Amino acid sequence: MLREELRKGDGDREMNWEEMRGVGHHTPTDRFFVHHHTDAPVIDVSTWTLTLHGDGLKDGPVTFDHHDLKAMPSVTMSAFLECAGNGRTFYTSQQNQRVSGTPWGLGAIGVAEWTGVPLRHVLEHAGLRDDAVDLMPRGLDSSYVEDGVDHGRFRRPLPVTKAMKDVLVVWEMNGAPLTREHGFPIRLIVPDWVGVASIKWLGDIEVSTSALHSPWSTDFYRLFGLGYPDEGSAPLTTMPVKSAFEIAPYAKLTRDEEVLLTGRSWSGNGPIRSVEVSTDGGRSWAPARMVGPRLAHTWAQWELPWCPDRRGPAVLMARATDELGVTEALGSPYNAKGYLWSGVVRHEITVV
Ligand SMILES: Nc1nc2c(c(=O)[nH]1)N[C@H]1C(S)=C(S)[C@@H](COP(=O)(O)O)O[C@H]1N2
Ligand SMILES: [Mo]
Repeated sequence: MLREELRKGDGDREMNWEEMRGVGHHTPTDRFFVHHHTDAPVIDVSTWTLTLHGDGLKDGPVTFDHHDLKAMPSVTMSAFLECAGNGRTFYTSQQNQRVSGTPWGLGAIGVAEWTGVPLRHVLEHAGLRDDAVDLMPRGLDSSYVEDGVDHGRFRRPLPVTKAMKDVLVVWEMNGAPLTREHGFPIRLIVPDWVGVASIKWLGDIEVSTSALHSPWSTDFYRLFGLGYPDEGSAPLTTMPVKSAFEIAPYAKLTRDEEVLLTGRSWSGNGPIRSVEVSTDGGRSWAPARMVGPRLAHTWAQWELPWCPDRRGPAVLMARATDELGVTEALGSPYNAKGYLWSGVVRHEITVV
């Protein structure tokens, strides 16, 4: 995969993996990937409000301003945010399959320290009914128009069960107010789930006692293609296990000189249990040394010293196993929109 081949939307930006080497646990905000379907809106926080409405509330609509939210008990958590299409280009480069969507390498992910109030508190303040099942958080960005079809403002149903578990209503990223491109003044962070669930520029949330739908849960962010029903799979939720090296593709390494291979692995299923690395294109595997803690919702860092002993092209591979015992497979099952890449990536380098 060559960076020049990527053709992304104007606002789209990938995290550069080789720049993460030695950087610490979190992705600096100015290197975090950026993705949205519209233009990032400019929002005046002094007039901004969040309104909860719908038949899932006991006493009608409730509106919060920025001060109301910040007065609630806040928490800070490290969590990865990853686009459902992260790794999409490998369907083509490794499996020779045609898929549609933003051509991401492995950089449509980042880990930040997020500060905000649990959505659970906001829902309880607003008077959540016991029989509420779905929420529809909606962004304040303008309507998404694709091929002449107006899909309305960005919104995606979120089950109340997930909302009550670990979703945050966030105003700070890495200790500073959210930047405009990451959702200022307020966004959701939905840990472990496809990035599309983490609505930026949050403006309102419908709370409903019946199931809700939007194009982002019916037309997009499902698995389509051979083996799936016409309407697609169920709406996507948890991100699968993945690994990445902190080294440039086609990097040049020197024969008989030891290098420390470093990388990170993560999974929406829970903490990473172990990581194995191959330096010979998958013929043999060695356990990587885990560096630092292995926690849920965030990536685990690892390293392995390697002394290349032969000149020429070589293929590095890393495969992680998560808490559920799921290990990255050699390939990823095809789906037409190229979501949820879950295969081991062949990372080509050259020994000189
Ligand atoms: N309002 C709004 N929220 C949005 C989007 C959007 O287009 N509009 N894009 C989603 C998608 S597809 C992703 S992957 C993440 C990206 O978040 P980031 O740009 O902060 O990395 O935001 C999500 N939230
Ligand atoms: Mo995304």
